[in-house]
This record gives sequence, C-alpha cells and structure tokens, in this order.
Amino acid sequence: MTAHSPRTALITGATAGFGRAAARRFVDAGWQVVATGRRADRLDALRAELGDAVHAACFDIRDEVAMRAALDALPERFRGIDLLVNNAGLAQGTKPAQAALLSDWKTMIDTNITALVTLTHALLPQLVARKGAIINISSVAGVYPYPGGNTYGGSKAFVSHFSLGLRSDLHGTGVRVTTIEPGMAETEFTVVRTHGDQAASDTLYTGANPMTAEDIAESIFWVATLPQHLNINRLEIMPTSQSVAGFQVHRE
Ligand code: NDP
Ligand code: 8X3
Repeated sequence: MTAHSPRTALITGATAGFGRAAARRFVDAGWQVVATGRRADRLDALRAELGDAVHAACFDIRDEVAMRAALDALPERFRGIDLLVNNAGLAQGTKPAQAALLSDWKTMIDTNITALVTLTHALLPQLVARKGAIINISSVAGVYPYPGGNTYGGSKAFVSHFSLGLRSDLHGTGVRVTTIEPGMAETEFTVVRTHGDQAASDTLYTGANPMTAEDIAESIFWVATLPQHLNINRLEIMPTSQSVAGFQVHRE
C-alpha cells in the first residue's frame, strides 16, 4: 500500500443493517470496501450505489470453502485488508431455552462464532503484516442475560471475550482490536430473529426510539479512524430509552 492508496475494509453482513450502513460510511470517507453477504441482489445494489470502491463477495459465511474461494478471488486492489469488521450475525428465536429449537442454536453458533473465528484466522497474517484492525460486533446480550437470550447471548459473550483474547495475543503487533456491544437498534435483526414476523419487529421498535444502523456505522467508523496509538477495547452503546433491569425472583 502506498501512502496514497485507499485503505480497505472487509465488512461482513453488508447487505443490510449495520454492515450496509458501515459500507456506505467507509466508502463516503474514501475507503475501499469488500462487502459480503448471501443476498446477491443486495450486494449488486450496493455496488451500483457506491461504485468501484466496493467489491461484492457473495457467500454464506458458514461455508468455509465458499469463504476461502471468495478471499482467493479478491481482485488485486482489494487484496490488502486493513480493517476486518466481523458484523454478519443473527439471533434466532426468542423462546426460553427449554422451548427453543436446537437448529436455531446451531445456526447462531455456526454464524456468530464459527464463521467469525474462521474468517479472522484467515485474515490475521495480513492484518498483522499491515498493522491493521479488527472490529467485532458483539451485543449487550453478551454482557447482560435476559429471558430468551440463551444461545444468542452466549455467542456474543464469546465474541466479546474472543476479542479480548485476540488483543492479548496481538500485543506488540500494532493490530488494534475492538468489540462493539450495541443494544437495541432497528434493522432487519428482529424480522430475522422471529423468522419473518414484521409485525413483531414493528411492535418492538415502535415508540422506543431505537438506535439506527447509521448510529452504529458511525461508531464503527470512529473506532477505525482513531489515531493508531489508541485502541478502544470495548464500546457498549444503547439508545437512551433502554437500560438494564435487575434480577428476577420466583416464589412458591
Ligand atoms: P441485519 O439482519 O439487518 O443484518 C445482518 C447481516 O448479517 C446481513 O447482511 C446478513 O446478510 C448477514 N448474515 C447473516 N447470516 C449470514 C450468513 N449465514 N452468511 C452471510 N451473511 C450473513 O442485522 P443487524 O445489522 O442488526 O446485525 C448485524 C450484527 O449486529 C449482528 O452480528 C447482530 O447480532 C449484531 N447486533 C444487532 C443489534 C440490533 O439490535 N440490531 C444489537 C447488537 C448486536 P445476508 O442475509 O444477505 O446473508
Ligand atoms: C441485539 C440486542 O438486546 O435484542 O443484539 O439482544 S438485543
């Protein structure tokens, strides 16, 4: 990379929500973005909107072979990744553990944990070589338990702790590692979590003044563009309307 080359971010889950808003924010600031996701039409639309600064890489992040093929197929000018934003992820289900679907749990673990560590492992050598940065999107659900959070919260607790572990291992390399832990933000998250219940999503967010995808994109951008000698370890952000409630007690 020459002094004048644009920096390159690989943003997973750029077809919606935080990832798409982040792709727009980074391109707006002169970065190049490798945008990933499964929905080719959404990636095509982003490419049409943002132009040559975007390379669309369409694959299911749980498919390791497809992931590696997409990395191998990166055009020359997108090959040097300076920033990895591990954003692709999801919740599946809102029921208590004893009523949850095991298939939902496995989908969350495969996406939020296994895919995230696989991609991180693949990109670490070049991130070290380039003194790059990793921003992992966790959640307040990984910090505070709530009914129905079970495996989703567990998967995000993994993301937060994995990030701190990365930071320890990368000590002295110059690679920065940050976990962002958002609270309630209106994206496609709840429609996905409820397996397509738009009304449930609307009910959750109506009147709550939730955060927006752009709010989180701005935070990602801020973290990424701080001076090289500063590392935000973890950043927990909630809408003002949300706060943490305490313990529950069941009485006979
Ligand atoms: P959205 O549902 O709007 O976006 C999720 C993105 O992840 C999509 O681009 C989707 O792409 C991608 N994705 C999901 N599964 C896969 C997969 N198997 N392969 C490839 N891409 C996948 O949700 P958000 O923007 O809200 O969520 C982004 C991240 O933020 C997630 O990790 C989520 O857990 C986290 N988060 C969200 C909060 C919220 O309140 N919204 C709060 C805290 C954290 P596609 O479907 O095209 O594959
Ligand atoms: C999403 C935030 O509070 O719905 O990670 O779990 S929450």
